Amino acid sequence: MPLQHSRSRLLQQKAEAVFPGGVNSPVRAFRSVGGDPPFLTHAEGAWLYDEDGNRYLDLFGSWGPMILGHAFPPAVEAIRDAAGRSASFGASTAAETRLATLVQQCFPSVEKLRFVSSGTEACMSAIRLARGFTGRDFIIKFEGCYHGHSDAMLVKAGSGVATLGIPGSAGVPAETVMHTLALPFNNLDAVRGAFAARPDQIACVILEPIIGNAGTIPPAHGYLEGLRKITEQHGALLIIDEVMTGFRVTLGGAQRLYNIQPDLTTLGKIIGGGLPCGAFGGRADVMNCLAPLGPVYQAGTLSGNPLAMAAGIATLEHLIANEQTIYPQLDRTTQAIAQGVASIAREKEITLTTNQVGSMFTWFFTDKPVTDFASASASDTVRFGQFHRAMLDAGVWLPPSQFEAAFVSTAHSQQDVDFVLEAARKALG
Ligand code: KE4
Repeated sequence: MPLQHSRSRLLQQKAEAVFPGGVNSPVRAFRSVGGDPPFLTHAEGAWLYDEDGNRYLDLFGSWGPMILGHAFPPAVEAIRDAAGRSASFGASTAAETRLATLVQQCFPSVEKLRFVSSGTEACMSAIRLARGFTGRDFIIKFEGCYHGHSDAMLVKAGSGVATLGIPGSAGVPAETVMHTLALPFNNLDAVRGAFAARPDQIACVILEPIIGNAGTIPPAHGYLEGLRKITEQHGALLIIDEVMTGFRVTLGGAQRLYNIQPDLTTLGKIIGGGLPCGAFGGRADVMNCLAPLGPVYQAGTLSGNPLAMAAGIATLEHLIANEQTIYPQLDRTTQAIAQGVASIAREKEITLTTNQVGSMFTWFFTDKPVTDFASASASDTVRFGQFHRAMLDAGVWLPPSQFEAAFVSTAHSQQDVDFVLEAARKALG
């Protein structure tokens, strides 16, 4: 029985009068899954509440940040306290150094870092820094990976770019992306070939170590080690984009899970506990090329914002103090959801490929392995849209795109797992 959305529909009409598509970020528009997006009033723990009084179990977690659930009390308290002392100074505070120290505790490869206000800024700045440090112009990214919406990154990107089926973006001059090489993921020969064709011209390789923006796609065995070796051989920097995987798949992200030492790391989402925050960091000799020490310019009015620092500190302190229980619990809960639904599908002779790493996962409607963007795109995305709508009507909010990852939080209980399985029994017909 479809839920009643009359107030959300009215609000959607008003929103479309002021925002393109009625949204402030394209994937929120539900274009690839259909239906009007419900407008939310509040959320608590694992549950979302909309304007029409409906509630949903949250399996997209604000696209990743809400690993401790919504309205996590220590974060709420920290934000309230910081807000009373002014929302922004545009000057240095001890809180920035405190959060940076917590980040370094989780990511030992980050010898120095700088806070920004989004993952896009983190990746854009890291690319500029890699080019400035090496004096080279070409960069390598991978099809289906999304590193935010800076011009040079909008080549065969994932997330909303893939969701909307647009090859890149209008408004990006060819000259801007002529130095961006987009290669297939999980294919080391393609990377070797690119370096052979452009010796001493490639500044860096940037990748999602576990793709989340084509749906969840883990690296093949030895792939990350291979990238590390090739980049070292050719004097290029390895940038691991952990905006999504950082503090998610382990407290130290994918680089800890796969034991890879990048030259630079980009972070976002969880680092700010749901407030606007990103960071990029790594080798001190590279980071010291940044102004005011070096010639690479990067800046931001709200970088290191006191409220974002407060929320990030509360979040990371809790994750660090409870690491030994949190991550095994997240893995167990996610496994129960991801594999539980897959087995219900099998009972109904529906084949799902389920890719899961830690508390991020994706169901693909295909009977083939999904190992790169091409195989993800070959899955039945129309069927995914039908599944998404049916799950929403059953009270489970999945990310509204096949090319996104679902996320589980510490607030998801065994009862919530049972709720998802019951919803899937209905949604899969
Ligand atoms: P933001 O600028 O959206 O904070 O971060 C960009 C970014 C960079 N790197 C990775 C691996 C990312 O996943 C993202 C942002 N992710 C998308 C969804 N997968 C954000 C959601 C949206 O665009 O509305």
